[in-house]
Amino acid sequence: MIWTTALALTISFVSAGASPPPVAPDFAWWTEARFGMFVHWGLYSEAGSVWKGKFLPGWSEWMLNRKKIPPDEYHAELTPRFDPVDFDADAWVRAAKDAGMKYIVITTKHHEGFALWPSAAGEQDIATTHFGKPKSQGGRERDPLRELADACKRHGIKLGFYYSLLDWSHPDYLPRREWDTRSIDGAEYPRYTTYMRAQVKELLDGRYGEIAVLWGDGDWEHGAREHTSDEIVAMARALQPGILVNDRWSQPGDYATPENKIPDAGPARPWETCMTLNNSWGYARDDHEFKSAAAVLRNLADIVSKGGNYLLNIGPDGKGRIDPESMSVLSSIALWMKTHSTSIHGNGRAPLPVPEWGKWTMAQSDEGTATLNAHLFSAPKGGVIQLAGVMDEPLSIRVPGNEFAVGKDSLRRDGADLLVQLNADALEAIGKASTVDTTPHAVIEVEFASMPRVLTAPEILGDDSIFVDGIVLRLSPPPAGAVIHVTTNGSMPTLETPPLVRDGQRGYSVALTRSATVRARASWNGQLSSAETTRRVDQVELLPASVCDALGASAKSGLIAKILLGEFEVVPGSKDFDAVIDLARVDSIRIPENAPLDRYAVQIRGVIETRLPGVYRFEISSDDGSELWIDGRLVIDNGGLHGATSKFGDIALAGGCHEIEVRMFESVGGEALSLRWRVPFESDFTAIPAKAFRRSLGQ
Ligand code: H79
Repeated sequence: MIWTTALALTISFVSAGASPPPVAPDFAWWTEARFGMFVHWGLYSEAGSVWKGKFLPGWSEWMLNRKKIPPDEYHAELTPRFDPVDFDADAWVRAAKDAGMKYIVITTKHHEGFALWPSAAGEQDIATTHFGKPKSQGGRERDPLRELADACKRHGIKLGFYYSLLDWSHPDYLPRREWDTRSIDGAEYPRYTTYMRAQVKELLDGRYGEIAVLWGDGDWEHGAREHTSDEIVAMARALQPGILVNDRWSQPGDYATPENKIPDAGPARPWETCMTLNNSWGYARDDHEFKSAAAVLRNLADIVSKGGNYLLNIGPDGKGRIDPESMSVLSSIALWMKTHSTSIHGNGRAPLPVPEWGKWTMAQSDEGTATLNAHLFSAPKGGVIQLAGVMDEPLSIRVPGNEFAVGKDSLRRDGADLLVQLNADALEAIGKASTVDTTPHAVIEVEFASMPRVLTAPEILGDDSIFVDGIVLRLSPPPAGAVIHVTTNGSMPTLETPPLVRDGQRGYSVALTRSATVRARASWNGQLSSAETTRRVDQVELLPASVCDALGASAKSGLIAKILLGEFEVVPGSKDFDAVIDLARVDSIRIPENAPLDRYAVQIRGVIETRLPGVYRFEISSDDGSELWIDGRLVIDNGGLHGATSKFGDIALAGGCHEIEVRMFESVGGEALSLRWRVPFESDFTAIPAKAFRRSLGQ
């Protein structure tokens, strides 16, 4: 058993080594862009959310599902009608470009299953419409993707392809909707994935030139294995070096894609919020609830201030036209962009606290100058904009669009903070913009000769929260000329707290041998930073270990897995598995081979061997919920119904053997389970070697 696995591993390494290593995802243009256009266009655009004469509010691209329309009937009705004679790729691309959007992502195939390009892989594509049919068959022989790709190239706009893994129409896609009348006999999901790979290959094989993004969607009905996600993503990277792959291919991908929401704080990894302009992605005839340009631009500033991208959607109609309401929003955005794009493109997080009046974005130029951009959604209290802890003097203050003037004489200092005082005219102009939604917000650009030194609270590095004998906490160094004040007894650091002395080897650090609450602030020129940092660290005892029997180890290697069938919404308890008599052996924490696709729970139990005493940090990833227990203690609670989610937990372990138990459950859709650890004195997480696991202690 062990040998077969080892052999299989060797073979896969060899074959993987044969192809050249993939080019790293190219984020440079994407980070600079910050703003893109999402286009939802398909058969649903022709329907416009109207079925049998009745308008259905909500997402038009979901009409087949929401109206429970049999796919054959849906296609029979809409395929003959789809003839977008007014489609003008140049007009779309110009509208995007003028609005400051640097890339376009278009739905090449949505859940309805209709391919927007002539696809040799299947039967439901543009070549079955009059618009796409070859001229020899009396059609117009037009390919929207080709026209769009050409227009994007002409205008210097990057192009990305959205592709739905979910497909309500393909005969091999499973599960079928319950109102689908076609026979299910002979339907095979693997054949659907072959179709999917063939289509993605057509999209990326170069016929449409450079494709910058592959935007998957609808991955939740199956997991990565079933979708052959690894194969698809590897193919995409091989065909389009540097392509960005989103996180909806049943795997984490290159960036996160929150939908219709802006995260409170941007995640650490690259991310992009996609959002509708009205209440539907696809064209919806009677939906006139459009966001104002001002609202869109506030969203954009918010997203950029958190280091993300904004993919704003439009839904052209069945004739290929962008409706006048969307066009008018795009033109207002374009007007604002003419004078304000410098506060968006190439911008990101600023090292300043979130202000009460709006958002800060920041950009650095190639020449090294840096600009802090105040996006003023409302008038600041007392007309004062605070640049907390900014130690350098700005070169200039500019108000693009000249809504009002702000001279250098409006600058003052308050301790470590730099203040800009706005006059009455300025406040009136800002106030007007914030109450009239038709007027986008004002921006004040504060430019510096180089990255300004900012006196923020010192950062306490690392993620330690427990230690055994002692611990050294390192702190980020203060800007040149500033000092750090640290207390370890929970009291607020002041100027009287002696400055922390830098150690040649350790840098700035505090050594602790007892539980402590560490608080840190910085000061400059006798002025304390307004912000502070706190970290609680607790001294704990090592959990004693049992002696592992080295001789008996190989005979007892592996862990014991039990599977419990049923519908779960929380992680079941240990006792729930007592009645299960079927045992499987696994050599790591993962879903056993004999698990069904959906609706089950797994328990994996055994012993884990630790070589060194000290604090172990574990990371469990699962879809859906899971728990990690060591020596009867809950180390990580990653419970609940969710997609693939990682959680961390710390525990201090003596060297030797400890009881380990992982329980997880899978409701429906994607499934995943893995466990990694970080051993004492190491800084990286690693896979737990198979030899660390035993079924039981070998006495
Ligand atoms: O293409 C857009 C959506 O159609 C697609 N992603 C974006 C970019 C998407 N499909 N599904 N979802 C997002 C999440 C599922 C939403 C649902 Fe519903 C809630 C499905 C059923 C309930 C919305 C409301 C659709 C039907 C009713």
